[in-house]
Amino acid sequence: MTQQSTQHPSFIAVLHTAGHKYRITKAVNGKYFAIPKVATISDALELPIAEFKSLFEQSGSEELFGTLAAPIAADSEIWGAGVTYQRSRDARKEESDIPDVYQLVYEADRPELFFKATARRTVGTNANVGIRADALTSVPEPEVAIVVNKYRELIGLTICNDMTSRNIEGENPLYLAQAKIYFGSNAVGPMIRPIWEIKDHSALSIDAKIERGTNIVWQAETSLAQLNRSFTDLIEYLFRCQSFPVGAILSTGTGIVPPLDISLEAGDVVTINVAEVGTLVNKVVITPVDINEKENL
Ligand code: DO4
Ligand code: MG
Repeated sequence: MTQQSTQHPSFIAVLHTAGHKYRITKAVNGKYFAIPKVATISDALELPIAEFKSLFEQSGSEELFGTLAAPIAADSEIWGAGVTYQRSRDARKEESDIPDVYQLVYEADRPELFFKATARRTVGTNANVGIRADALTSVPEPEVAIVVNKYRELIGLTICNDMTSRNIEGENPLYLAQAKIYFGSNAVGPMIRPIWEIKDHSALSIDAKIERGTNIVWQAETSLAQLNRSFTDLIEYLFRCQSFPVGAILSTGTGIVPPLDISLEAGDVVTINVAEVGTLVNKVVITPVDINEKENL
């Protein structure tokens, strides 16, 4: 029997194990433990938070082994929120031929929400993200993502890299889905920090960098204090007129955007760090126009 230590932070993690592709675990100090009665993130998000927390806290006797994967289940949905920071509003206005829509949505009650990805379209940390071969400029979007159960309760925080084909969205905001959803466009992870372990999430620092070989070609930082919407407000709008029987992950938007002369290139490494939540690292590869030409990004 393996015992966990109580002084280390704990995380909700997903492992690819021999028997299960999306096995939820409790991660403590580099070890992974089964959570009683809960096999996947979707099982967890079907429970009220108090029930899940109690099972999570009972975990620690059965150690599991496998490869760390994105903290999602086969049937998870990942959504995005946009223009939720002033920096994002300003960057869109700068890059867009139609800037007014960004100003309007920044000021409106209703946030911009968009469908981003399924499990098949999501990678975890240390996996490759893609830039569209038909895009002229591409950027990472370093974002805090909230994990919400079917009862609209906030379970935890993770990190999302909402990869974006900048010039495609810039040409026409109606191209948003093509700029945001393509093979390799979404990374989430490395794990989920349970919300009950974070004393105050309102001002967590977020920093990111792009490394090209031995050079850092871009780095910036912000804080959740700059987020222009509350998590409660974003969740309330996300759940309007629709249900999420296995919960959802909602990426809350980017507060740091590279200047116009920076675009991702193949081989770049994107690192996003959120205090108390973790570090998401992804290498950039080209997503070919005919994806069948290349099986594994
Ligand atoms: O308006 C386009 C998307 C914006 C976005 O993804 C963000 O602000 O993070
Ligand atoms: Mg974004």
